[in-house]
Amino acid sequence: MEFWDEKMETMSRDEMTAFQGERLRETVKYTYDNTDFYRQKLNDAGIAPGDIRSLEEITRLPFMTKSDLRDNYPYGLCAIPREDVIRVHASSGTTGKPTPVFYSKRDLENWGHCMARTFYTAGVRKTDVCQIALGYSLFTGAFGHHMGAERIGAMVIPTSSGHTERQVMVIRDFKTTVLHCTPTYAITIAEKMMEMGVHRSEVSLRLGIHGAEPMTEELRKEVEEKLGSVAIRDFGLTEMGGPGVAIECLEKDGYHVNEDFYFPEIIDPETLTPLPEGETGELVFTTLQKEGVPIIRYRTRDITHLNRTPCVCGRTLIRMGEIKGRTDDMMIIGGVNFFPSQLESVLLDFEEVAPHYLIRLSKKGRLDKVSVDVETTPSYWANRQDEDIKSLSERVQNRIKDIIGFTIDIRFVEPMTIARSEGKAKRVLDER
Ligand code: DLL
Repeated sequence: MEFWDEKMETMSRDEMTAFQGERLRETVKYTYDNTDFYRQKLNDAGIAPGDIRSLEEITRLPFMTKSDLRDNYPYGLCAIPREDVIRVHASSGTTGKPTPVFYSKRDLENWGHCMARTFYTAGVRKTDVCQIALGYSLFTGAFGHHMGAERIGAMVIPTSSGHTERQVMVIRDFKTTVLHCTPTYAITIAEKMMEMGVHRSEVSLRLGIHGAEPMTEELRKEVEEKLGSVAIRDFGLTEMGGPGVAIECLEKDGYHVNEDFYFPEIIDPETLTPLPEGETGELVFTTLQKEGVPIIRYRTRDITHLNRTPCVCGRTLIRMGEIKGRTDDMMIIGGVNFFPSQLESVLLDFEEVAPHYLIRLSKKGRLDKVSVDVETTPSYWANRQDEDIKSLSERVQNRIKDIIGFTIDIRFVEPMTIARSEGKAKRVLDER
């Protein structure tokens, strides 16, 4: 067994809890002393920083949401003097202003450490050639991955995202072994390889580290088959500093959370009460070692569960389940709640279906209507008869009805007509 940071990755539960408790105490005091926002928030909640003495007492602290970040744009949550900030990243934000995160020198060191630890967990080694096909920008993805691979001592190729033909050329010519990109961009790259006549046996890819958006097991299978490599999920969010929060090991049995830096909780998103271990709810994070923008009890909107049983890989770090969706992505059709990823799982289970789909939300009278445009594989499309499409639609519709519980209109469309992703795919089009 090999670890990047054996002590922290294999610590006993009691030791970890004590460590986290200590860090939490310091974080609460630090934020109180260094930001008006937290001082006000704790004062409003009637809590003095010294009241928080152990990890369990975290539940007394108020939550934070995206709007707290937005309302304090740009510097309001920054706990260090401007001249001690050495980097800024920001989440793109679908609407309005980005939410920035400021890094001190130590924050960048810790982030690099977390990134290296996660990649090492996924099997990246010094001998690897890592191609970073994530966008180098305010987005945290590329810079985080870049630092992690570099710290391991691998060879880093910063291709950024886009220019897909060039990505393929680089993969082939530089003998890339690890591809870092979103899962949907991995599919786009794989398709481009086929189009350029580059067979997966001609490339050296052995590992893909794919995050920033969901990758269902069915999509993972597609990525692995098309690229001939093992696909590992990694997870993070700008508010915590970016990727490096959690990653799967090669067992693919949950994400190992860097819980000595990012303390996770699961709450009921309606009542906001903490849920017992194993139950599914909204993921909440508290930073335990941040200087620039420390964050207490941030509601991520991501839906998952936690598991403290040690992994067979030897790590004792708490594990997080697959992200089922986001509370803000949940759709309610005919009284049934569902997430896009549930639909993806059903669709991609059909071998005739390609991993390209677009969920459309529209209005029919006063009712919300959902339909989905789906591509079939090019070979199926080329040889299809009208009856085939009709029967395929019925089979897919029935499976969706059985598994998710509602009827949805399915429209099979010509291959290559749904926009290809170079980063986070847009899976839902709201036409209401
Ligand atoms: O996406 C950071 C990142 C970059 C993670 C590269 C991994 C790799 P944001 O743009 O702030 O940060 O988006 C964060 O993306 O709250 C989740 O909803 C979603 N997300 C990130 N990783 C995963 C994943 C980056 N592995 C938001 N599975 C999060 C599902 C993910 N969703």
